[in-house]
Amino acid sequence: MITDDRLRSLAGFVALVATVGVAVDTAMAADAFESWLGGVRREARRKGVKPATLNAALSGLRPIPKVIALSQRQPEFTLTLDRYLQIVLTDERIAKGRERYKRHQAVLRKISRRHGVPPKYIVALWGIETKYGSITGGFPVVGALATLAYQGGRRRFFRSELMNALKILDQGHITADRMMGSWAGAMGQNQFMPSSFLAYAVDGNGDGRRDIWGTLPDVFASSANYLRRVGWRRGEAWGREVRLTGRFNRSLVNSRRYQTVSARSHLGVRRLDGGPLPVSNIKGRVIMPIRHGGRSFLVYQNFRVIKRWNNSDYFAIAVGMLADRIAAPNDR
Ligand SMILES: [Ca+2]
Repeated sequence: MITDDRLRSLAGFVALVATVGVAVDTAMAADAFESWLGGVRREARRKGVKPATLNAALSGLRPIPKVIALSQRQPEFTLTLDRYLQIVLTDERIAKGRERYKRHQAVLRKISRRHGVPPKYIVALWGIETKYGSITGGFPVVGALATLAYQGGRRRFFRSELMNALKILDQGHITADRMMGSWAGAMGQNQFMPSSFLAYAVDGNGDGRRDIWGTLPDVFASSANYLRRVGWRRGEAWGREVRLTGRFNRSLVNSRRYQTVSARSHLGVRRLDGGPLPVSNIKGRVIMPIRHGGRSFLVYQNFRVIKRWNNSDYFAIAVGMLADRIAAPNDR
């Protein structure tokens, strides 16, 4: 028969074994991560990153459990277009966009002239990505990328982004403690991945650093440069919501070809208020995104450019519509 005392000591023993077991597991996991990090360090050194940069960025680094949890989250049920636009195009986001557009007019105009991208799109991207810099993600980028490069489904991709992040630190644009971003490593006020940063970020205020975390001219110039470099067509808009009449050839919906809007192929495409489209040489195509709720859009080639930023019809429509709510459609 087991006495209460013996039961207690047995329970204590079991608990002790469990605790030691967890501690051993944790220590082993820490060792495994540490030795993996040694490989990262060697690779970065071969790529020319300075030891001081690596010490500052990698010392004491540990995987971030919350990053693992977020990366394993199931994709959400696909929203309808209406619901998505309700969530994204709030009155608050529109009002703040107008206010920011006015407040930063001078610098936006300067950057817009240089890159040929209208200010309202620069502000709209900023508003949709991070609510004008207010929600940039609270994760240290190096820690988040190291976590995803160490364990997870896309290790090669995240390891290469981790190398890019270390290069950015090495170039002195930002310090490791200020290099914050989303759980997946999208950085700063316009949520550039490190590879996009290296390819497209520019110094907007001329201080020699590309700071998309805290320097607005750098944020704006980097977004504008990105759009220009992936093919923004100066002087053209993104598109517009339209109404299709019975004369429109429905087989052209979601066709990949852009055709001159005033051509016969666009017969039956009307403005949302039913009026005729303005006569123009611009090329477009009619799309109805998934779960469109009957809404259709005539999109121009800059729509495709916005999708190079984020390959989603919903996203590109939201950016275009927010831009048009921030400033008149003829501001381009
Ligand atoms: Ca700068």
